[in-house]
Amino acid sequence: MTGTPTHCPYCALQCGMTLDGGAAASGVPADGAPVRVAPRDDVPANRGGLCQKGWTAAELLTVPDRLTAPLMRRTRDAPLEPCTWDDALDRTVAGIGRLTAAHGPDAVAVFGGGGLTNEKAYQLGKFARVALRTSQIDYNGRFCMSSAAAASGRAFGMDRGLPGPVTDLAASGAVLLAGGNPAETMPPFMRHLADMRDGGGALIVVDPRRTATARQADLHLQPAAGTDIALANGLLHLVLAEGLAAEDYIAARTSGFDAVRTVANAYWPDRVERITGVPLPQMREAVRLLAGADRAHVLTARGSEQHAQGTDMVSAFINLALALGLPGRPGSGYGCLTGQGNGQGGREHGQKADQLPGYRKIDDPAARAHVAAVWGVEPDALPGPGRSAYELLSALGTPDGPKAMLLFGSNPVVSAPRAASVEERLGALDLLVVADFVPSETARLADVVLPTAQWAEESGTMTNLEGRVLRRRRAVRPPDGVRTDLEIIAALAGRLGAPGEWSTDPGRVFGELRRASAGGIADYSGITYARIEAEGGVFWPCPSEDHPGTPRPYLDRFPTPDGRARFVPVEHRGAAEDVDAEYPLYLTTGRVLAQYQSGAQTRRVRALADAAPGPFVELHPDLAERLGVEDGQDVKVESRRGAATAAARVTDAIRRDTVFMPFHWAGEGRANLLTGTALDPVSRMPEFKVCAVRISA
Ligand SMILES: Nc1nc2c(c(=O)[nH]1)N[C@H]1C(S)=C(S)[C@@H](COP(=O)(O)OP(=O)(O)OC[C@H]3O[C@@H](n4cnc5c(=O)[nH]c(N)nc54)[C@H](O)[C@@H]3O)O[C@H]1N2
Ligand SMILES: Nc1nc2c(c(=O)[nH]1)N[C@H]1C(S)=C(S)[C@@H](COP(=O)(O)OP(=O)(O)OC[C@H]3O[C@@H](n4cnc5c(=O)[nH]c(N)nc54)[C@H](O)[C@@H]3O)O[C@H]1N2
Ligand code: SF4
Ligand SMILES: [Mo]
Repeated sequence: MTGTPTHCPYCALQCGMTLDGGAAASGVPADGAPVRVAPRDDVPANRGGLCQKGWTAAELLTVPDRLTAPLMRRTRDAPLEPCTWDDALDRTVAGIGRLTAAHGPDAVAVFGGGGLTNEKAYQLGKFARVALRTSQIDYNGRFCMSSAAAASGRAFGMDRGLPGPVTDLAASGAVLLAGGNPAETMPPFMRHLADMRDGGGALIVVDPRRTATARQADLHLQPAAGTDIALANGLLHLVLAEGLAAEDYIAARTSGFDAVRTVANAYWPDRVERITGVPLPQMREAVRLLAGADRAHVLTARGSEQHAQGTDMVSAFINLALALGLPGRPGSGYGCLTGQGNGQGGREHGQKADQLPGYRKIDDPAARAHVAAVWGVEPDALPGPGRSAYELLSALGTPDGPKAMLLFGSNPVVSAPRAASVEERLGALDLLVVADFVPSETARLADVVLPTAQWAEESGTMTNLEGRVLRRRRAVRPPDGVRTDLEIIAALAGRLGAPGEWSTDPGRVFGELRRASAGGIADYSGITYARIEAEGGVFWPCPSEDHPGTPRPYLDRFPTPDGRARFVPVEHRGAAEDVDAEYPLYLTTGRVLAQYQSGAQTRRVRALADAAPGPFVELHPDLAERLGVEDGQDVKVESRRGAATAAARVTDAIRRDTVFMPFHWAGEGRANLLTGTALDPVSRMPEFKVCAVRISA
C-alpha cells in the first residue's frame, strides 16, 4: 500500500482509500500531479471496493470554482467580492456583537453538518454554547438520523447505527431492509449482503420502488409510502399468530411486550393488505424467512425514518426485531444505516440542539456540570436546549428568531423541506456566514463566505455506520488562502474573547472531546489516534485506554435503567398529508448513485455530472399514459408548497399511485420545492418521504 491511508469524503460506509500523488503538494495541481485514489483492502466496510463517487473524489480538490479567498458583500445588494481574512472575521464578529447586544445571545444561530469530523462537530457545539452562549444550534443530521436515533434511544437506551461489525451481516440468515437502497447509496455494502445470500441467507427489501437493491432481493415488499407501521405491525401480528415469538428472550431481556401484543392483534392481514398494498403471501414469506433463521437482522434507512411518524416507524421495526429475539444476540439485531460520512459521530458530540458531548442531554444537571468543568465555565453559563433544524431555519429573521446564522457543512437551500421558504428566511437574516469549500447555493446567499480546507487536506476522526471511530488523514496541503474549520472557529472564538482553549490541532481537540465524553453514553475517553491506527478503528463506547471498545454493545444487557430493551406500542396514522382529488399522487424522494445530497460537491465532478446530469421524476407507465406523458419529456410536479419541473422517467419499477424524485439538484428541479414541513413529534424529523402532488405535461 502506498500513499496516505484515509477514508472517502462522502457517506457513512467510510470506505477506506489511499491518496497518492502529492504528499506535500497542494491538491491544486501546481506540480501537475493530481491526487490519485485507490481503494484499501484492509478496511472491512469496503474490502477493496469503492463506488463511482469514491473513485472520483479527488476531483473535488481541484474543482474550477473552489473557494480560495474569503468573500464579502459590502451591502445587502452588493455582489460577493474577495476580501482579507481579517475583514471577513471582523465583519462577522462585529455583526454578532451588534445583534447580541440588541437581542441577546439567541440572536445568533449555528447550523452544522453530519459530514464534519468529530473534532469539528465537538468544537462547533462548544463554540455555540461557550463563545456565543446561544441555545440556537442544530444540524442537518436532524434531517437524516434523528428518527432512528430517537427510536433506538427509547428501545435500547442508546443509539448506534449497526448492532455490530458490518461483516456480521455475511453470517446472517435473513436481513429485512426497510426503506434503504444501498445498491445506490452505499454500493460496496452490497457485498456483505451478497456474501450472506451466498451462504444461504435471504434478503427482504421493503420499498415502494423496485430499486437496484430490491432487484437483488429474495423478496420485495412494495408498500405505499408512509405505511411502514402498518406493515411492521402486520408482520408482528403474523409472528404472534403463528407462535414464532421468542418467548424466553422476551421474558428475560425486554419490557413492555403486553401493550405491543395488544396493538399487533389489531393488525390482521387483510387490514394490513388494504393499508399497504402488500399481499398476505409475501408477508407470510417475510415472517417465515426471518423467524426461520438462526441469525437475522432488521435494518432501516431513510425510507422508513423520514416521516412525520418516523420515530414510531422505527419503533415498529424494532418491536418486530425484539419479538423475534434478535437485538443483543451475537450476529443478529436491529440496526440503522447511518447516512453522512460522520452521521454517527456528528450526533454524539454536541451540535444537536438538545445535546452535550458524549450523547449527554443538555437539560441534565449532572451532564451540564461535567461538560462545563471540561470547558472551564460555570454550568449556569451554558444555555438550554434550542430549536430543531427545521424549526430553527423557519424562525430565521422572524421577530423572535435568530438574526444571524453561521453555517458549517450543509446546503439547506437545496436540502431543507419547503426549500423556497427556507431560502426566504435565509434572505431575511441580518448576517449569514457560510464556511464551505465550494460556492454552494446557500453560500451564494451569504454576507460572508469563509473558504475551508476539505477532507484530504485535514485530519481528524469520523465514526462510521458500525460505530467504529476512524482516522481521516491529511494527504495534501490545502490551497493558499483557505483555513480549516478548526482554524476558523478558533479565530472567531479569539475575537469574541471566549474563555477556555480553542486549539486548531485536531489531536488536541480530540483529547478534550475524550474528556468531555467520559462517562457519557458515547464514551470516547479510551480512544486515541494511535489506537485507531493500530487497531483499524475503535468501536465506542470505550471508557478507558485498556478497554477493547464495544463492537457489539447489547450482548449482556441494554443500557437502559433496568438493563432490558423496551417495546413501544405504535399505531399507523398515515402520512401528515394524504392524497386527495386535487393532489392525487404520493411523491417520495431520495437518492441516485452518482450524486451526493444537495449535489454541492458531486455536481462539480465531471464523471458524476455526466452520469446523473439533472432532475427527473419516476412514474409508472399506466400513470404516464393517463397523463399523456412520454419518457424524457419535462413535466410539472405541483404540491401545496410549490411547483418543480423535471424530466419524466417512465418505469414500471414504481407503484402506480406514487412518483419519485431525487433531491440532488438546485433551481426549478428541486424536489424540496414540493416537500412538506410536518415534523415527527419526538425526533423533529421532517416528512421528506411522502407528500401529495399532481403532475401535468
Ligand atoms: N449516492 C448517494 N449515496 C448516499 C447519499 C447520497 O446523497 N447519494 N447520501 C447519504 C446519506 S446522508 C444518507 S441519509 C443515505 C440514505 O440512504 P437510503 O436510505 O438508502 O436512501 P434514500 O434514497 O433516501 O431512501 C431509500 C429508499 O426509501 C424508499 N422509500 C421512500 N418512501 C418510503 C416509505 O414510506 N417506506 C419505505 N419502506 N421506503 C420508502 C425510496 O424509494 C428509496 O429507494 O445515503 C448516503 N449515501
Ligand atoms: N427531499 C429530500 N430532502 C432531503 C433528504 C431526502 O431524502 N429527501 N435527505 C436529507 C438528508 S438524509 C440529509 S443528510 C440532508 C443533507 O443535505 P445537506 O445538509 O445540504 O448536505 P450536503 O449536500 O452534503 O451539504 C454539505 C455542504 O457542506 C460542504 N461541506 C462538506 N464538508 C464540509 C466540511 O467539513 N466543512 C465545511 N465547512 N463544509 C463542508 C459541502 O461542500 C456542501 O456545500 O438532506 C436532507 N434532505
Ligand atoms: S460507498 Fe460511500 S464511502 Fe464508499 S466510496 Fe461510495 S460514497 Fe464513498
Ligand atoms: Mo442523510
